[in-house]
Amino acid sequence: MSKTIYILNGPNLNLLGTREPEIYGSQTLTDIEDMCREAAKADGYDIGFFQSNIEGELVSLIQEAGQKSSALIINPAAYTHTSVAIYDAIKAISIPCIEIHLSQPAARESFRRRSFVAEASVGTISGFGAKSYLLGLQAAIHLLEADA
Ligand code: CA2
Repeated sequence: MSKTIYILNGPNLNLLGTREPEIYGSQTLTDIEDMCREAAKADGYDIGFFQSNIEGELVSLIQEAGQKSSALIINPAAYTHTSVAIYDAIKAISIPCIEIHLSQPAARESFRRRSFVAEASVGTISGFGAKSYLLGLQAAIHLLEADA
């Protein structure tokens, strides 16, 4: 089994820590990446950490995750609520997917209540700010170790 876990981030998450800290917190995406890398390393895993504002690039990264990693953690950002392409890409890989969000979409605007990605994921972690990433990582490792 590959000891690599992919963590993918969708549109606008490159702006983290610069705007709307009341919703998304004050940590940058690089801070979150460093935190995840350190936590994964403690459990003997490597991280592939990527962000894209482009739907098709995320589809390609999901396909790559299916080839190169054992689990996928994804914060699809706004594509959560719109993207059949991302849903199809996740369904086409045979590794488990965990959906994560910084905020709690269900407590926000009604258009955020629909998640296409949830329908292709083992589970969803949302509302814990940057901690959602660490909880997602724990969930992924738990799944992989339970399977081993
Ligand atoms: O809470 C989350 O993690 C979201 O995936 C964030 C998305 C939103 O569309 C989802 O409904 C929930 C938005 C990401 C925008 O990121 C920004 C970061 C800093 C400043 C502005 C936007």
